[in-house]
Amino acid sequence: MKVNEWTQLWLDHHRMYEGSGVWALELAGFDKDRAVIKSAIREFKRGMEALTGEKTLETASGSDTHKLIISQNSALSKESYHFEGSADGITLEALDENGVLYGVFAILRQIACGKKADQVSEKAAPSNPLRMMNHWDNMDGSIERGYSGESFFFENEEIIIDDRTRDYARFMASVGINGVVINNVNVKGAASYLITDRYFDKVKELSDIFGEYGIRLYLSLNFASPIEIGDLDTCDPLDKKVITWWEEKVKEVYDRLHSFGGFLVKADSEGRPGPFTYGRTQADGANMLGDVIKPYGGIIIWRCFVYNCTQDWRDTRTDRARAGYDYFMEQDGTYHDNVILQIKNGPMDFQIREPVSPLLGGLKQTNQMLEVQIAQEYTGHQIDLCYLIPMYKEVLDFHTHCGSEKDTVADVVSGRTMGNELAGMAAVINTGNDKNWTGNDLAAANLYGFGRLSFNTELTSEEIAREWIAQTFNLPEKETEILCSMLLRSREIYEKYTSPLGIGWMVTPNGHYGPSVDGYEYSRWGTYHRADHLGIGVDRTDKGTGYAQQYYEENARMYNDPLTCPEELLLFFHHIPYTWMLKTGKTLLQHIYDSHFEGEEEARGLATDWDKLQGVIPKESFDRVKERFLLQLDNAREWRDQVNSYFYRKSGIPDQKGRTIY
Ligand code: GCV
Repeated sequence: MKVNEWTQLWLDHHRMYEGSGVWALELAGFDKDRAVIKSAIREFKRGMEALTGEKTLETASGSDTHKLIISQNSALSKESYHFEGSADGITLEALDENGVLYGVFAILRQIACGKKADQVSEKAAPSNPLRMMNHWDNMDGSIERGYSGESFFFENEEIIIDDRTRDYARFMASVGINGVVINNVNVKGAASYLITDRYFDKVKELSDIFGEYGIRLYLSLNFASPIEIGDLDTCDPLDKKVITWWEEKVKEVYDRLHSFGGFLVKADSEGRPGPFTYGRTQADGANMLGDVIKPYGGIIIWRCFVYNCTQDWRDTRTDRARAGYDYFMEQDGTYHDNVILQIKNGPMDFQIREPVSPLLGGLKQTNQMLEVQIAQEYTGHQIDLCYLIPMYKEVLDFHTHCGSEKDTVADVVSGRTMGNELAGMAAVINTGNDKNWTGNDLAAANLYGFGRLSFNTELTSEEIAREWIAQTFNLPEKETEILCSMLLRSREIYEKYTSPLGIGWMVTPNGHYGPSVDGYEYSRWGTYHRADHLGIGVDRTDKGTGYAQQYYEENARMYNDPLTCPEELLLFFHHIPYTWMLKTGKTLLQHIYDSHFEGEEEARGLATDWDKLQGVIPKESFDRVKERFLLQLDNAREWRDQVNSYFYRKSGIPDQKGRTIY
């Protein structure tokens, strides 16, 4: 692909005003020849010129010269920055190079959002030490759960490096991302060889480009590497031969990749190998790798997505939701200090509504980070509009009641609760090689939003939406309001026309787009809704699977009782009769009917709102999104009618409003 065959997303840099001066740079405490500083200067020049028409010159001294003075301030914390604009220019202070880069991007952001250079000002420090993107890119170029084309990292088992690679790194750095895992957690075939000579040169090149933007490269690891790419017949983490094999391998990796971040590991999950095969614990596996990588300053990110995926649907005692906690809590306190557990936001799998995983904050002496999914696997495949930031905010704001004053998920994963430094947030990214990177142009709001939120968890969903709209489209006020409202409504709308009240699933198996109410009901995946002619929902109380008891007392009590359980999660925790009266005064069944009719209608409202933006959104973007809205309407209609018909046929209870149900 050639330059300019892809969009610049939120770094499009619209002309905001006509400046009349030039800029000169002054550096104190930072070396202008260092890669990250060079990137910062390059971005400043490029951004300022596009946004204001003002050039940055090597030497300038006339009366129209503004100065960008970048200086080191040892009183600031890691990766933080402080800048102030004035008639003379802008002063930018940071402790380290990443802080400078983030500061420059923040200056450009403020100008793109409407400030003049002399008005910019901000003091910011990242909420989370680790702010990571996880790619599920495969080396044949496909992307697991990718909805935006093919991988821009891999093709035909080779690594691609081109101008797009650099733009990707720029975008990530501009929202504060400092770690990227380039390959799928399901490590198979050629991907197992990423830690061998076959790929070192290219991985190094990629890592160097990332490094110029303050990003560390990480790799997903095949736990069975000693067998698959070595010549051992075991990968038992306590076996001496295995440990020696890893020691040599990791040395080789760091000999070639000096700034390598570490490994992300999916073990004992969905067919991936792991320590359980040898009767070992997850901690045995994670700690062995942690010890091996420690001398190099690397880390092991160990995923907690471990559950039985060959369950019998007849078995009502085994509960997939319990699995993460059951497997990982017992070893709390035994994970080594360079190991961090990566925990999905909910106990199941990225549904439109799930409770927060009880492992978050449940673990009291273990490094932990939050994993969310920007890729819309269960939330509309980047066809349906679903702005996910409100969901991430809910998760971050959740009080775990873990006993500390700092007890929200945001506190826990930032390291504030336990005072640990290895902490943060990761997201399964939604990018691909589509021209617009994210399939649906509006899905870029989720990509942007995750980065911004991981850097500053205090930002609101609306602030993030407005920033993204301003930088991407620079719309007039009325149109900004329309688009902002569309984004903010979209998650709830998607929820309304899909599965009700936290029950989840009901999607077409495997692909996960569109309805299939019983699609996962009689399968092996542990994903059941248990609907019969009287009611629906999974009893996860103390009388059921006991999942609710995995939370601290206050939350356990709340979830255990259907009267105090938040209604949006009612069916996740309880089996409820269709005639059950909700707080709205509607029966459960009437709520299902109403929300599905409303959801479909509101989806049409989104599409109508989009039409109002014709002429102000660039035509290519407008058409791409419009096309997707047409598909979303079909999808919403299908969900509405299949879900409503399903429950009408099961219960025999008609809609009180007499609408058509099939
Ligand atoms: C990468 C879900 C997805 C899988 C994914 C898995 C995971 O089950 O459907 O595609 O595999 O989560 O998070 O590991």
